[in-house]
Amino acid sequence: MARTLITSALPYINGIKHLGNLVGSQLPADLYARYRRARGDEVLFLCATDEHGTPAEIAAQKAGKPVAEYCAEMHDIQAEIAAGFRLSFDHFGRSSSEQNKILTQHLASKLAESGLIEVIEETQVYSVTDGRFLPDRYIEGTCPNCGYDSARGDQCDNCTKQLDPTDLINPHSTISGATDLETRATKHLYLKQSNMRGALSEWIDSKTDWPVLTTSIAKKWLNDGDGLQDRGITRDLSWGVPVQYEDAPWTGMDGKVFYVWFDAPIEYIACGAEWAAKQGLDDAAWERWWRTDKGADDVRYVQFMGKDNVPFHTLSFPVTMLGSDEPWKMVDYIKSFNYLNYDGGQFSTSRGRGVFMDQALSILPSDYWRWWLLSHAPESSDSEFTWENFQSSVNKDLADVLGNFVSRITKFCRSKFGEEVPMGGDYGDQERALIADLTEKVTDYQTHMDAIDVRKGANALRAIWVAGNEYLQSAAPWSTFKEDPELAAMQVRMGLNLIGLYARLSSPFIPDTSGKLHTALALDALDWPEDVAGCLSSLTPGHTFVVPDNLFAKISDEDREDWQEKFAGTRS
Ligand code: B3M
Ligand code: ZN
Repeated sequence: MARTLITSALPYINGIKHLGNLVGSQLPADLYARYRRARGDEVLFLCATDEHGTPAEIAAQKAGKPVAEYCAEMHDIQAEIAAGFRLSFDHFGRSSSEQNKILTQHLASKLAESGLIEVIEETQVYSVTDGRFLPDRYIEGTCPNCGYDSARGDQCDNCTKQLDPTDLINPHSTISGATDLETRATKHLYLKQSNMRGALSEWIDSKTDWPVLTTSIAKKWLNDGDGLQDRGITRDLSWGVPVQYEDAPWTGMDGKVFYVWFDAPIEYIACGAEWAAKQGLDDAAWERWWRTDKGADDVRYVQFMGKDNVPFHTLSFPVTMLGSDEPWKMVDYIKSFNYLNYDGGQFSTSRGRGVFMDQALSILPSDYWRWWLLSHAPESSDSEFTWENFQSSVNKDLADVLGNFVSRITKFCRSKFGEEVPMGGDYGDQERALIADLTEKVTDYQTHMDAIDVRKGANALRAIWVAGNEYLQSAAPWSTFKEDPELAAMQVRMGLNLIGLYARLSSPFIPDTSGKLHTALALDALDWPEDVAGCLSSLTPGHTFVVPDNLFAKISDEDREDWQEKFAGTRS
């Protein structure tokens, strides 16, 4: 049995994510996990909240709660919303877990043994007005690389260059706006990434099948020279994985924690350990996914993330893995995404612009969102959410094509033959042609899903729905019934079988709808239609079903206008 390990970039803890975040990692990862499971793979699908770092501390402060309590609450909220979107994680963990602490400290020791960690005495930005050292993200200024004037101390959002706060031109504190920044002496650990250039470049060069977006970002930072600068991996914070642990190969680092981008990707692995522990399984259960010396060599590992996360997954994290000199399972394929924009601008968490995950679920069921987001995934370029486009996709693809098909055929059958598959004769030429066409279309769909071409997969699925509609349109059992009820019965039998096919094929995209169809048609299982012809004959005369409730409600112009106004930017 093929084994597929899937991770989604870890959503940061400091708030509910918007739809742009969702479509950039968690949702396509779920699509792929569901697809691989449906094809019979053994899948381990992991995600977690990314909980350390300053933004968590500041958000907790704002909420007036101790940071640990804040994170625990936000974790539960994010987990609940993820469940609302039917994200089928095998485990949704926390980077603040004990497992991650142990593994992060272990890997730091290993890196030190490999000579990849250096203790450096350095100066750091201190804000006199704020009375504290300023973490990277709380310093903004002009990017020395591209001139963007709101570059953060750790990374420029405009050109994606990883930065150090001291690189910024005209820096200021984003806490107070203060410009009275000083540099003061302190000690930090540095990861000597540059020592790993050869190994990294060999590893990246071996990934000839990666998407262009991933490879171009990886190579840009690898070859650019300073993408692989040695980087500080410790910070002056109290919330995080302590640097001064028992048997640590350094001293004098009390009060410091590891940089959030050092421990966050390690949580991918620790999350596997959390998953095993939760079920009372031993270490071997997660190690067979994560250690190539313990069975993970036949695992295919796929990561999903937004493009701004690519440098951390192609450079820094691989340095940790390769540099540890331990047999960790390395990623086989990195699927990265461009940005989703919102109605003529950007989604903005700070200005509450756009639709956030909780809000989306409060107005429409998750399948509506899943379908639109996945069928418009920002793969080859940035894409844009507009309410007009959302309305038209939902109304056309889901309501007119799929919903209407199901409703017409089941209601017609009920009125003429009752709620069971009618007898009729054998499939004729038209049905044989349909089966041949659908066999090809299903192969096409699988090809795109295998390649994780999300939009192409959605288009192929839509084409399968459309083909059924066209068949029904031209077979027109409601007309043939008058002259030849036997013929109509056979056509209806095909129609009902098409619903069974759709329930199976659509499950990765719209799992709730698939489930409803599964129940309405009383299918034995939602197994994948490896044999389309067989699947289309599997519901036989006499099999009973019930007419499902209307699957999709159309979005009215009025709703669309209300929502457009409501989400223009009000959330504080
Ligand atoms: N938490 C995403 C972000 O905040 C970040 C991903 C971590 S993946 C290990 O941009
Ligand atoms: Zn820049």
